[in-house]
Amino acid sequence: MYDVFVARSPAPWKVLIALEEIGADFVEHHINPGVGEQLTPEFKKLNPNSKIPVLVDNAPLDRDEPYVVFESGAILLYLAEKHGQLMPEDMRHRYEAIQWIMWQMSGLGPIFGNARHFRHFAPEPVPYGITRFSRECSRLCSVLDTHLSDREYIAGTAYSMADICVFPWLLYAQSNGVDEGAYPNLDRWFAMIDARPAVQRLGARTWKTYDYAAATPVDDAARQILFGRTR
Ligand SMILES: N[C@@H](CCC(=O)N[C@@H](CS)C(=O)NCC(=O)O)C(=O)O
Repeated sequence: MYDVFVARSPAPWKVLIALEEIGADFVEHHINPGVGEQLTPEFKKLNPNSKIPVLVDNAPLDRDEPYVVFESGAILLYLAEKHGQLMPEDMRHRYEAIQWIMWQMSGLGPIFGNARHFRHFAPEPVPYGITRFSRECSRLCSVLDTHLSDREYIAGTAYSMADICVFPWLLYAQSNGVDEGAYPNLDRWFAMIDARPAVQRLGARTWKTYDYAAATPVDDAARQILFGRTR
C-alpha cells in the first residue's frame, strides 16, 4: 500500500516505527544521501527539499491516485489520520501530541542534528558549535524529563505519534553529550518505548545492528554533497 523512501537516520525511523505499529503493508526504498541519491530529478519530484523520508500512499482515501507526503512529522500525522490510530481522540490530548510533534520537528531534531554535525562531521573542530548544541541537547532533555514527571506518555496516558516522533533522536543523546542517568523520567519513558515490539523489530534491523562509524560519510565528496550545497 505504501512506498517509503528511507535512509539510516532518525527521521526515517519515525516513519518506519509508525508503519510497523500500524501493521501497514509497505515497501522500503533505501536512499544513500552520502552519494547524492536524494538529489535526482525523480526524487525531487517526491520531495522538492531533497530530504528523506518520503511516503507514497498508493491507496489514499480521497481518490484513486497516489499521494506523496514529505517531512516526517507530516507523515506521522497523515498516517494517524488515515488509519485512525496513534493520536488521542479528545482535543486537549490531541493538541498536546501535536505540540510535542512540533517541538520535536522544530527543536529537538534540528538541535540534535547540529550537535551531531559539529561532533562527528565538521571538517575541523569548532568548540563553540559543539558546546552550544550539546548544551541545548541537554536542555531539551531536561524539558522533556520534566514533562514526563507526571504522565506516562508524552500526550498523557496513551502511546501516540508524539512518542514515535521524539524517540529516535534520543538514541543519540549520550553521543551528543547528554549525561547518562541525569533524566530519570526520560529514561523510564525511553525504556518503555524501546521495549515495544514494533520498535524492537526496527531496532534489530537498524540502530542495534548497523555499524554507523564504518558508514559515516565523512569523505570530501560526501561532505560536499551533504554540506556544501546551496540548492
Ligand atoms: N525535517 C525533515 C528532516 C529530514 C532530514 O534531514 N533527513 C536527512 C536524513 S538522512 C536527509 O535527508 N539528509 C540528506 C541531506 O541533507 O542531503 C524530516 O523530519 O523529514
